[in-house]
Amino acid sequence: MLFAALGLAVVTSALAAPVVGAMSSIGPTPEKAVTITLYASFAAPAGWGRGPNNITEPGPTLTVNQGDVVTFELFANDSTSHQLIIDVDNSHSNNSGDGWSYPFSSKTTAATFTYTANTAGTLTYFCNVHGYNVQHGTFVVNAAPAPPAPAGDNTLLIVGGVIVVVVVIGVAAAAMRMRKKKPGP
Ligand SMILES: [Cu+2]
Repeated sequence: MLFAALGLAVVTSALAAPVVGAMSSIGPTPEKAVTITLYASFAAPAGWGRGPNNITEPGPTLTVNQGDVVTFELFANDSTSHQLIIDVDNSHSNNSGDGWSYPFSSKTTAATFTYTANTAGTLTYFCNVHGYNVQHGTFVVNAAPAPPAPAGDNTLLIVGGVIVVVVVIGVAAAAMRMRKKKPGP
């Protein structure tokens, strides 16, 4: 009976372990604050640039990770009005669900716009004032890694099952032995 009790204790702890593991599991990669400086221009050279002297069309490819909180610091290199669209649906037009800044027109004072990169994939960005064809670029949002599977879940269940079988056989064998030892009539 002592062995049976020990076996049950082991099985109980083995079955309880996955629950504890799930409660203490690590969540998705924590969001990270990212700052991206962008200069916009319609006057030649039109496009986007990381700085006032490297504006190109298409503009620079911007890469972040899913979940990042991206703060854009936006400048208008030609001092005319621009508006940044994060083209989440890759439609090359400003639709519901896309990210958007307020229009900005200062060459010297940054207009800030915060975008949380929830949608992974190869997206685009463009200027809503001058259009995709004149001012656009690629916005890559790397997918967050899948959360790790709870390790050892099945192993613990299998081990628990094996222990149950062993205990049952042990108890049965002990019972049979005791019955055989009984003196005959
Ligand atoms: Cu523009």
